[in-house]
Amino acid sequence: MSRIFADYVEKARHILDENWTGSSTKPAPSLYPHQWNWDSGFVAIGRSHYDTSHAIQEIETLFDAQWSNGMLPQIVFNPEELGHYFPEPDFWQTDRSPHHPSGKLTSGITMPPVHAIAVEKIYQRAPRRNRVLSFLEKIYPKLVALHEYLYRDRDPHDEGLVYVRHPWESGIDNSPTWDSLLKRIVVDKESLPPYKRRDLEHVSDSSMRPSDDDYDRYVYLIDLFHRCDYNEGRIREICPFLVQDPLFNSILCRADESLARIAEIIGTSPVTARDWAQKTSQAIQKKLWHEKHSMFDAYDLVQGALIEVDTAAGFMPLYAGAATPEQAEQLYQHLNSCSFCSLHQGNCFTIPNYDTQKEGFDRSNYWRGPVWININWMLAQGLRRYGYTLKADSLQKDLLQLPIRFGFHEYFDSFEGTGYGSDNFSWTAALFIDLVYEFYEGEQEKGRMTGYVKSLFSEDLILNNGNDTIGIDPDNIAGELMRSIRGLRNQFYDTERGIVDYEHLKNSSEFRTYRILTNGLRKFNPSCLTGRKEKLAFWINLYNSIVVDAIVTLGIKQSVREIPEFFRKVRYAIGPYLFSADDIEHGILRGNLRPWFYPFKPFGVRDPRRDLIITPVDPRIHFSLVCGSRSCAPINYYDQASINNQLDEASESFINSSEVIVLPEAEKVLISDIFRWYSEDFGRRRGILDFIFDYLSDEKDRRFIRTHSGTLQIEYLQYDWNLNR
Ligand code: 2M8
Repeated sequence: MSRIFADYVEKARHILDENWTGSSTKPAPSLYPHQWNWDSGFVAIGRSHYDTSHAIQEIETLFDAQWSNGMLPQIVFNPEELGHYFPEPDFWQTDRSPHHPSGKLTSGITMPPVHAIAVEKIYQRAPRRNRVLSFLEKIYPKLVALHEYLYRDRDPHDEGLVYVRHPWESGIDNSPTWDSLLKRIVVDKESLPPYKRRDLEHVSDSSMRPSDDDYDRYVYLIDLFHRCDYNEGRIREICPFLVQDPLFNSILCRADESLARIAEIIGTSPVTARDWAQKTSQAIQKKLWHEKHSMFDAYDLVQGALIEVDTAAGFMPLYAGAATPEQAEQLYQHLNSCSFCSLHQGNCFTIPNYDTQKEGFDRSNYWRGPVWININWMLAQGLRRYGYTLKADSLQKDLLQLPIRFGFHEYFDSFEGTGYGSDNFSWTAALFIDLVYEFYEGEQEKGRMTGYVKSLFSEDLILNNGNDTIGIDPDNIAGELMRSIRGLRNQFYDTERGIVDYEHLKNSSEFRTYRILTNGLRKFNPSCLTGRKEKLAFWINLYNSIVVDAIVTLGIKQSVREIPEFFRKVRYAIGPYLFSADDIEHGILRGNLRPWFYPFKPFGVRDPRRDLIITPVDPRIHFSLVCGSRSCAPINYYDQASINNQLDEASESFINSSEVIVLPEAEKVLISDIFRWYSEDFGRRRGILDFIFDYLSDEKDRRFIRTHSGTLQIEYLQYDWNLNR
């Protein structure tokens, strides 16, 4: 793990420890002094990586305050901390409900149900899973009761969509989505119960919090719940705020999936949870999709209409897998528009909570524009789920950068990154930990190989030794092969997302043709390639396709690391010689330079393949060679006529992805291991920094590199060998 990440994980853990009350974690040291519902879920996810027992206790403490009807309260009050927050138990008067838990002080509303997701993660990451089984068995019925409550009490028309009845239930309190609904509520100040806001005592700037008008309406709704004695049927009849929100329902749907898997682990039936997930997913897809906006919107049950306000909540169906591929593509386009920061838009840190082009957008006001870590954390997973790997990567890069550069704040300025709200905010710390651990632990896991695969690969594997050469024109093998590779690219490579559809490629006629053509390589004389551009294009394309060919032929599931010495052992016979992927890369394309992991040059002094090497080395090749992994460049087909521009594009895309993180405050740049391995090709430190400077699009970052090139520290990011599937 890079030192800087290790240091910040340490800081994040310290924040969680400081916010620990003895039985749970408060969201922030003073602004939120009690236990919050979804905050605890996120905290447990962070802790699950290194402290199973506290993660379990976090969830258990919360569920100890579950209502008898299954509702999990938004706040569980700490009796020792009363007097610093509004509204507290005296204001909620939850004892009016027969369902309130005796001996516990809680609010009378709920929040997005992330808990089954957290519980599943606790189990998955526990060092001794069997020890966590009894927790799973104990918590499972409580999770079921929560989901049952939501589907029973909050989904009156049995649609698969549940409603929230207070902006605080959504978690995105003063989101612009609620404006029109709250405006409908005419507040008579005289009849409103008197109250005093406490939140403003803890923040430096009240314009970064909800307005007083908002608070009047929050209080109006609580008063309405009192009048109904928290009876859901009665509330539903008169409540002016009943909304089916895409964020809440997507989290529920994603949590249903976890619940089903937990059921399987403890040996009970997953069917109900699966049915819930399917029903909610379908309902989100159909009812909450706004065709004209190409976005998911909340549905106002009182007016019977979609609320035409696009916020980050509208992307959350990606997290639940509830969007169709077509909807996902439209969401992706929307994410990459200036409304929500285009892919490499300078100075924009991940997704702001509201469309930056809309009048009410406010970069520093709470849920009206700033960047929130939890929302982006879910979004990154959603994007990955649909294969938008590059976008997910760049989002995660920003998520890692924000706390390192600006502190573990509650929310962040969408353009400058400045931290706002409370510092030492628990879910920012917890989800930062999750991001770092997910990446590095996943890495270790994938590095392990099974004995079966090891034995499979004790010998070299020549991929093109088939007999079928029917229809091959021996004089034009290179041309035909390149055409075939271009066909594979058009059909199965997603150059935008940087992924390969291995499943469909495998059984396609195009791939069969490609493999037959590779048999023809045995009769091909590579010395007949003329000109640097033709050679570069041929060998880059061949390298990329031998890797794809090997992944498919060997049935690699997770990572090329399943096969020891993959790049040295997979080979094509070309003319009288054998070429491994390494021979092509280090021998030919790098001008016979020693690979970083090996003591010798690929071609010895008398090796005739030396005649084929291409010099001088163009370092841009490193962003065109696809090694079948997530950290390498997105796959493409290289055309000799435009190879120069293509190599520039590949370099630009890589330099502006999550593989290069500039941290001016820490006087550091974190860069891909590729630069360490091939430092020589770039011209060592000076050359690397010049190269990055040339392709970086963020002006501030460029300026920093220019002015600090002599002093800044370079750290290397560990390579992600997960398959670019
Ligand atoms: C914020 O909400 C509370 C009310 O629940 C508040 O403003 O007092 C929101 O950001 C919410 O999502 C979060 O759970 C809570 C505690 O962090 O603070």
